[in-house]
Amino acid sequence: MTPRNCILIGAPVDSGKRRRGCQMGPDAYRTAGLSETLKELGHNIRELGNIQHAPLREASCENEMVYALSETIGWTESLAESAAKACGEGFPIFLGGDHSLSLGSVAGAAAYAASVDRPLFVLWLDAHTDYHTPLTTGSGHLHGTPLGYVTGREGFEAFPPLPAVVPTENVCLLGLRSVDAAESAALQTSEMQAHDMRDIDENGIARPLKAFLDRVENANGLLHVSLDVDFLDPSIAPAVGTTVPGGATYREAHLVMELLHDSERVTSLDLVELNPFLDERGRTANLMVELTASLLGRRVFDRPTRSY
Ligand code: 4U7
Ligand code: MN
Ligand code: MN
Ligand code: MN
Repeated sequence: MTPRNCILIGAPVDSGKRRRGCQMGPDAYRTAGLSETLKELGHNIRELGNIQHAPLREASCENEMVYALSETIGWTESLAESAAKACGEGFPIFLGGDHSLSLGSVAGAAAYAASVDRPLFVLWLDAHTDYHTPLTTGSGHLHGTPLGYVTGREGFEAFPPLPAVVPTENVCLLGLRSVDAAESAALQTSEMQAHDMRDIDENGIARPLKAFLDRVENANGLLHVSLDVDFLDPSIAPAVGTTVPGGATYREAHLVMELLHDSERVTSLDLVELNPFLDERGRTANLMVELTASLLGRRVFDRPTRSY
């Protein structure tokens, strides 16, 4: 296995929704041994500690429901900068933090991809589509908007201008099971490949993922993976504010990570929405670390020598 230069970036973003707790996420991943686990696999690890949001500016939005706009803009600025830099130096892993951190991490990854003249693809592992804009969100929670921002939807005028737009045909979503009417309508008119749990139940999770990975390969693309804890079934991952029943199983989730590893295409990763305040004895944090290990080459057994 080729060792990767992993860059761990703590991003205690908690402004994307009203319920607090994701700010403790980076420390929960450290406590669960993320760095040690990746070292044991033979990777090089650089720890950047926790980053901060950029200085806050006054910002406003027509939709008065929108929560913590200035803070989320500040995070978007600092994360986009960190992501673009880290993508040039190694394999950034963003330890969230709620999903609004991806407004910045994906924008930065897209900027880097444009600078090396390669297309960026995005795999969104989530119960939700996160395709709202500040104008369409009903909850006002900006953790439901990162895909809207990075694909260049209207309504993000208060945010930093996007350095490079991610074309919707480069986005694949897996695990959907909570999509509101406005998002569903917007999704239909986009080119995003959206696979809901019904689709996964019928066809398996490997088939749509392999088809997507083939496209990334053929385009010589970079691939950003955004893993929302609520992609997983709440019975195995209770530590998230937005639990939805019927999520990915333990093996489905590991299989996704194993296929991603084998593709050798993943160039940046978000671990988002972990709320350690809601966890049970660290089991969700531990599972997220295990999944990251699978993505970085840990195998169920040593294939060539062991037999059962
Ligand atoms: B997450 C929601 F209405 N769509 O906009 C909203 F269902 O990052 C949920 O995927 C957003 O957890 C969930 O508030 C954002 C809601
Ligand atoms: Mn979600
Ligand atoms: Mn999400
Ligand atoms: Mn959530």
